[in-house]
Amino acid sequence: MSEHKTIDMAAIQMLDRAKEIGFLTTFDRAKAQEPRCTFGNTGICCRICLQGPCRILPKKPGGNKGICGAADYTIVARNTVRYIAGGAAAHSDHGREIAEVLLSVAEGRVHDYKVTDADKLVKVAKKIGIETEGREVMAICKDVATAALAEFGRVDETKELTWINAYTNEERLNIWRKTAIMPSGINLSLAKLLHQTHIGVDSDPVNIIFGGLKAALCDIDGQHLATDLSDILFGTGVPVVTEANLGAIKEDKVNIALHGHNPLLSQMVVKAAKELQDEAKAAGATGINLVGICCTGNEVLTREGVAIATNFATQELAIMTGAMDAMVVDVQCIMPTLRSAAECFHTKIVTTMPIMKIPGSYHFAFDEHHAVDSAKEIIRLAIDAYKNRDKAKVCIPNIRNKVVAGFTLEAMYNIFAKVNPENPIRVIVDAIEAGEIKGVAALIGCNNLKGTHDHNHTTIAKELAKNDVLLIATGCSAQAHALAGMMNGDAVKEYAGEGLKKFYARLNAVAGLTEELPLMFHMGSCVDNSRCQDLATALATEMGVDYAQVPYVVSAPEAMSEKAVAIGSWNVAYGNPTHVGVIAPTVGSQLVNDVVTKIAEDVFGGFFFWETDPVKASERMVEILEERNWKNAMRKKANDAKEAN
Ligand code: NFS
Ligand code: SF4
Repeated sequence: MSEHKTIDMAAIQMLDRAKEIGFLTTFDRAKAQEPRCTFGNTGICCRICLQGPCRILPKKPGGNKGICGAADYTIVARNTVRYIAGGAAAHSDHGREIAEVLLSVAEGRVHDYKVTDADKLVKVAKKIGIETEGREVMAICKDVATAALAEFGRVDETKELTWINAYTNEERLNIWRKTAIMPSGINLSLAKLLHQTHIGVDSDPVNIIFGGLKAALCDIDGQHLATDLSDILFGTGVPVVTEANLGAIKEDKVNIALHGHNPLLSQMVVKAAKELQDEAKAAGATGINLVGICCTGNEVLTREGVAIATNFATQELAIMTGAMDAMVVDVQCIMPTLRSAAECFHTKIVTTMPIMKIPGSYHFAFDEHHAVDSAKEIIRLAIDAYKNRDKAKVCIPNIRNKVVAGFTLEAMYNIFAKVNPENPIRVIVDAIEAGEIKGVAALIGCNNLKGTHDHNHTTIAKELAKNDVLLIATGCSAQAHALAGMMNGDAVKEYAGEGLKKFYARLNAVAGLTEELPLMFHMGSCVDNSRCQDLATALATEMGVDYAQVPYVVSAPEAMSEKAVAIGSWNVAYGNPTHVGVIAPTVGSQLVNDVVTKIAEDVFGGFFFWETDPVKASERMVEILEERNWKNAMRKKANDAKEAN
């Protein structure tokens, strides 16, 4: 066992390298934070006003409340929902930026972007109730973009968010209406939540949590429209074959990493890279090589087949190879230390969004009118940097694994349609009803160095696959599996149980792909968790059951970001059992912890559970799936008996 807290062999090599050159990585910084403060760790530290920080000190007279009188449950609930607000703001703002560009396209104000997938445009338009018959593409496009932008500023509380209203089954919407968590406008709900959690406003933990769930529904709304509009602009992904891990960085090429979340500029870099290959050659390289990190990586992987370099926790290590010429970052999950890592080498760090700068790096502010020009400038900067690359410092781990990815829901349906052309989703339902697979698990979320990098992700995937659970994945979790060589057909042979193998064999026989299907369907970035939920919705509809009865579970084995908290929360509101592989900072209040892990199930059918041991977590998920299947079978029996009478 290595001294380093990662299971990734390439990362281990690069951590040794970092040590040699004296660069302290996030792994060192995580160690430096130990031991953690128990107050913060359990959520009972409040810093909401300037009298704080207040900590809950139950044994001290007067210490069992904050100075203002806030009890542990109020403090824990407020802290939790403020995470959700941060996450929902990030996801929805990402969606809003895409919507702004789509509107510019519709109005003919930009030339670098266009409608790439007109079928998806029409599909989305129909779904959200926009007239499409006999209309020009650009007229439909304008209405869709306008509808998306209207999600943000709506203040009429008698109206509902368009996207979740359109993509969610009616009974579920009714549960949300009854519990008063159905949002009208994204900005309104997020502002309201910050208001609600200001000092001296809401002290009722349940009311605070419901406010949080409303914000979480804004998160899925923003994600869904981000996914839809990105597909319209850049195309809906189809299966691609590529590779993952640091070995995807090429010694003889100009290497550029695309890192962050928003595909607006990175898509243009992909486009410009194709045009500037000759300039790279003139500089002595054999061409330009793009690699992805985090969700921007997932976006360009899904649509363009760009290789994955690494995921969140190991982003600094891509620079340690000494062969990274530029790293282009947009927003979210970008470590500020990338700049100091780059200083050890010739690497240029390029920031691209007005709200995300790193002192000392290059800034090319994204501008939809000159996106391709900026992308070209960035690539030229990388080519220049390449000329200064110190060959003696290059050390690329020789590790790269085959990846089969690009499974948008549309791509999955195309494959299922080869088995059942009339009703593709039936393919999964039949396999569940036949007992061939136990259900579906969505493996999602980040890395969290409270544990060992990628250990929980990969262990849970193996355990669930062994138990015949069909896997879908997004975000850094999907990347963990790809880095570990589990996102290909060989992994099915190695890890899948007999039932899952049979299911795959049937699909492989007809799929008509050049490669066998992988152990998990990579559905995209974290905003593409909307695709996962669409799959769950389709399953509920096809099985004729409520969401809370579908054999579907969600796991964020190494959750870290505020966005992950928001995603987990809307999953619970949808009725999905949601595993989190770190202990959540709700445990400081028994009451709040019980609400999110137990009472939530009574109200929504979904609930959270915390389990840091990946084997135990998997066992629990399998049990949940089996229980849901058993109940469905019993219900069916009872119904059949009733009909026979
Ligand atoms: Ni999701 Fe994707 Fe990764 Fe976590 Fe960050 S990149 S948006 S937040 S760390 S999975
Ligand atoms: Fe302390 Fe109350 Fe201020 Fe929080 S809001 S820091 S509990 S006084």
